[in-house]
Amino acid sequence: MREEPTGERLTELRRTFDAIDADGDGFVTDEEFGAHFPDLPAEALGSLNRDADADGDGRLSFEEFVRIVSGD
Ligand SMILES: [Ca+2]
Ligand SMILES: [Ca+2]
Repeated sequence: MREEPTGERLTELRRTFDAIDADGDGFVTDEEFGAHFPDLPAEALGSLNRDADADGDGRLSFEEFVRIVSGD
């Protein structure tokens, strides 16, 4: 069984997510990711999104973000 991040860790992730989510709509797009990590190559962004975007809507929700940074 995998443990969900809780408490301080989750608060920290929330803060990071909000920082990346420039327009504050609760979802992180490729563009927002690219703007936050300008050194990340477009290919890395693409594969990141394919791997992380569990529901396939083309953007990352906080839950999806938590999943990738938790290394699942
Ligand atoms: Ca956004
Ligand atoms: Ca998604």
